[in-house]
Amino acid sequence: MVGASRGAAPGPDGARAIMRGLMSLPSTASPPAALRIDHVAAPPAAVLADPRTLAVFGFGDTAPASHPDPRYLHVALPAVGQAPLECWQVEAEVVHGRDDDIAWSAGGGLQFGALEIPDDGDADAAAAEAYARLRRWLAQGDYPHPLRIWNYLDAITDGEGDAERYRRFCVGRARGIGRELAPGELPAATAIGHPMRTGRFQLYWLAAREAGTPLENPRQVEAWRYPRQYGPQPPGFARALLPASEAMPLLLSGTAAVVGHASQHDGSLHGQLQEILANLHSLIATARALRPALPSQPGPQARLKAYVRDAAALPAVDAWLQAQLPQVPRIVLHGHVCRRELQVEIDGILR
Ligand code: 3EB
Repeated sequence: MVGASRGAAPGPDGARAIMRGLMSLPSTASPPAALRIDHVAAPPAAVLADPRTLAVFGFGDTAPASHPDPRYLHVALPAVGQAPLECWQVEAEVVHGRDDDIAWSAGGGLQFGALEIPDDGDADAAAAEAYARLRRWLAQGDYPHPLRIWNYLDAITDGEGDAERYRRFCVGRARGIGRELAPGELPAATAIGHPMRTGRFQLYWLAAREAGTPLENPRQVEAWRYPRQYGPQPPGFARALLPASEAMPLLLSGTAAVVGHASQHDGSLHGQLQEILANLHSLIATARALRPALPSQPGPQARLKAYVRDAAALPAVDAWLQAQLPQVPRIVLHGHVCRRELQVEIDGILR
């Protein structure tokens, strides 16, 4: 605190702070958070050489399985053809490291973090362990607000009824985070199953100094209010999140063909894709009520990622996205959605 608050004369720094306050100048110390996401066909070293690179994701067999730089994360989900790297960049120099098995980087008001927990089949235990670490990590650092979380786990729909691994994951996630996140604090999220066994639960996130605004979709029941038939613990995520900074994109959660709480178009890939597009449009309209500068449709500045259950359907999803949203850069991955009847899910950003 400046000395002035304790009755002493302010020093030069205190005086400058008071002047800034009086003149209502924005502080130059922390410009508003801004995140760029690009799909880049290059080796990881090329994008990691840029000090503004916050994170780089390589997908499937054609990407390196690891890299010494903690900003590189390999996601084992196979892609259509050779997927580009997904690169996150901020407008500041990034610092990075590994602490307590968490790979992290931070800069420009944002933090990336990733961790992996061995998963020998007990999804509840793996998620509880991972989320307990995340909770401790967020509580002790300068970026306490998770805006966006990705969860990748093996065999997501194995097991029957409440023993299904996704439902056990939801139980462990809630236990690990330690308390019911209030609806106003929920991050946007994706939870997807690996089609091949990896033996690990992978969790990564984007966190910020400032909390954002979680958004819900009027076409869908809030996931945290799903009825008991979907498991003992409703999933804790918001349908999208609007970061505090206007320089940030809208962060869209994994979006499937769910209307109300029910899966739609069982057996129809194209029916599900059409429903996903309707869900995305409805979510975008909700966000635009708060931030009218957002575009009404995904365009060249948007980025989308599709997760497709059946490997044979990847080209069809890729072709559908090309036909419907030709301007939007996309990555199409082979991954299992958390309800067996759901063939496809799409997440991304809008700006
Ligand atoms: C759904 O609408 C589809 O458990 O974190 C999408 C995004 C889904 C995130 C999660 C689950 C999650 O219910 C599933």
